[in-house]
Amino acid sequence: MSEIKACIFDLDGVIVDTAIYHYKAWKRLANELGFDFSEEENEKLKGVSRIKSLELMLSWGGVIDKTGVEKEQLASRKNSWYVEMINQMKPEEILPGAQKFLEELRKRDIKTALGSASKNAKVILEKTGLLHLFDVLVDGNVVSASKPDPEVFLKGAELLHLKPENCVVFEDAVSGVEAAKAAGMKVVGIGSLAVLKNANLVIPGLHEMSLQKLKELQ
Ligand code: B16
Ligand code: MG
Repeated sequence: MSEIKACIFDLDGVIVDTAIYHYKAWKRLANELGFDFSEEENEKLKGVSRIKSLELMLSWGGVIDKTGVEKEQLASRKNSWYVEMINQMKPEEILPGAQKFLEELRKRDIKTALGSASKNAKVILEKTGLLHLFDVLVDGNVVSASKPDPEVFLKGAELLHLKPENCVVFEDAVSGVEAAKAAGMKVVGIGSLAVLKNANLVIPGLHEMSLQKLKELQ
């Protein structure tokens, strides 16, 4: 039994849902390149880094002739449209229960960290008014390996000066659940049990989370 001293949260799909903005920006890029991009395809990009997402999107569109430099340009074009949209985000877009649970943790002196693949994580937390509720931010700017590599969560524990076994991860993506397990942490899956079956506990959203449930994970 290890005492839980910190919670590490994935951002997209756990705290906020920016999938619609990613979808609009990727679709605009795909359309410019002459093909379409579906919501089903967008689903497959959840938790996937920006450049890897671009490569997948190009392969689905049958575009195979882009150089590394061109790919960087395309990814940054998509990102500029995405950033325009997330700059308009408001606190109303915080997913149900997320803010309340973060506040409860801090009242109990349980540390909080963000563990996200996004390079835009800080802007999103600023615009939604949540930045002050995180002790540590680990995002796409500071990690190089994508989930299911455990780097993002191990870095979070390291910055909090805690051991992995004292941390619980909240994740909505299968690759994120695998990353947390590989880090030696407990993991709460956000979504459906059928998909996130390797998590220690699965809930539909943070509105179903409580300090009691957290304690039961110890
Ligand atoms: P950016 P998460 C992920 O966030 C998103 O789910 C994924 O769709 C996106 O491609 C990735 O961040 C990179 O985002 O382009 O903003 O750097 O779920 O890891 O919080
Ligand atoms: Mg996610």
